[in-house]
Amino acid sequence: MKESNKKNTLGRSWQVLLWVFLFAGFMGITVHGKESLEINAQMHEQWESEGAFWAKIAITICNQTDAAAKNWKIIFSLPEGGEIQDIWNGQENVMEENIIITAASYNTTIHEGETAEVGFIIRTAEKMELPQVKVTADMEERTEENFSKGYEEKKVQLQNAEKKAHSCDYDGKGVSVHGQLRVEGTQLVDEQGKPVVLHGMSSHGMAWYPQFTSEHILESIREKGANIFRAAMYTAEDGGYCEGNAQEAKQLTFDAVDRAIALDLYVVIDWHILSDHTPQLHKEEALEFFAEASERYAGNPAVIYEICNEPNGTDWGSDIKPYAMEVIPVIRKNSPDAVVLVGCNTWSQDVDVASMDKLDFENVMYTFHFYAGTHMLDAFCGKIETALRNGCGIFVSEWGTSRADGSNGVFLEESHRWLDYLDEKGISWINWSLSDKEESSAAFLPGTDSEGLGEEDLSESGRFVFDALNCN
Ligand code: DCB
Repeated sequence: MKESNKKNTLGRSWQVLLWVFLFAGFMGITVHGKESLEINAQMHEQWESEGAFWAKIAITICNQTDAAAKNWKIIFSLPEGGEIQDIWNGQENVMEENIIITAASYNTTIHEGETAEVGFIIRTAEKMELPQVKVTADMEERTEENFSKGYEEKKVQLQNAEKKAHSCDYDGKGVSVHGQLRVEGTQLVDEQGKPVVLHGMSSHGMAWYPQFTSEHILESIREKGANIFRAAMYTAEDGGYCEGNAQEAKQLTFDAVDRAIALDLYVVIDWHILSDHTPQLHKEEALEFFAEASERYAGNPAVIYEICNEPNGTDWGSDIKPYAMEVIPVIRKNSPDAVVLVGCNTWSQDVDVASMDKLDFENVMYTFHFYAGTHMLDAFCGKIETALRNGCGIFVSEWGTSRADGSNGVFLEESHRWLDYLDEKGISWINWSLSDKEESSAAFLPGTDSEGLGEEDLSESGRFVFDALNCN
């Protein structure tokens, strides 16, 4: 394609096809001159158990072209009897002897300069030969018109980032002022019965980024106006509580909770299920953990319990609700007044579904999570409204400025819309995350010194969110 041609073309689309040997690092094809679509396939782990061979694989598609890659597919075959056991950020389809991985609902398009990562676990009877992987995508070049629209969007986002969030009922005051919280109707209220809205930050995985929950960091967010902190303790990922790391994960979490309490912050203890899909999978561990946590913090008004972060691919009525009905009494036995947050299906988006079959407990709120680059307010606020109408209090215990995978973007204009909406409804929120991971949702730039934090260490997301923490 000649340069001159490219400029005059109004929206072309074409298909690309890439081949790569799995585990063979990355390769790419050139789409326009120096820019390319690259795929990187890696095997992170391989092990033998239950008489079979297992491998954890991640495939990244990195779009360095100036066209959007849509409807991407990763195609390969497995030896007889081989199957995918678990998959994230994508969906598995089996077609004869081929396995075709297509996008999850939130990453069907890989925009210019963005990446999509899909991961899965393969189980085979014999030690696996390296399969060859084929990737196809429909490339859609922006029209001149589209292109300038994209540019405008970016400009608007930056302007909004500098604009201060509007004032709301939020007062940023901590536990010593508001005391023991409870839920009245659908509203969180304080000890005096006054509506209260909490704003704050979530840790990233406690086992991975504990340094960003230091006293210094927690003090910095409080100075910015935060009155709540969330300690996210993963359960099923590497380093997770249920992955042989219970003692360390718990200790890191309790230490951070103690630091938050000492700083007069409310604090959420989050049982961060994700790749374990259903809270039923590790229910026994959860019961044990919450018995211990609620005993340790018995009667402490600062502590809020979040019993399942983001169930996905499961069911409210048959899985999540019965789990909550077992865990809540365990917490209440030690800490009868504690507010409990309950996640719902589809990464804590289906609050509408949960609200039609509510839990029969006082002081429970249902969590709604969103990522501004994936979940548009207009498309999702209906779920919140249904839940509120059905009498369920909503708590946004996690949201990000990025897409749902924690990276790409940021989407500050949509974030702004969301925060305005939550303020209007008096809904509390906690942003993901306090880390310097190389992903756009992280509040700090990679390499930030957690003890010597300065304004220059804030990422674009960090600047936007820290500004919004205090909306007076
Ligand atoms: C949630 C999870 C949270 C996850 C963020 C961003 O997942 F609660 O654990 O955090 O949202 O994706 C990410 C980190 C990454 C890390 C990854 C796995 O930012 O650094 O590598 O966890 O540990 C969501 C939320 C929404 C949706 C999907 C996911 N959604 N998800 O709507 O489809 O699949 O992780």
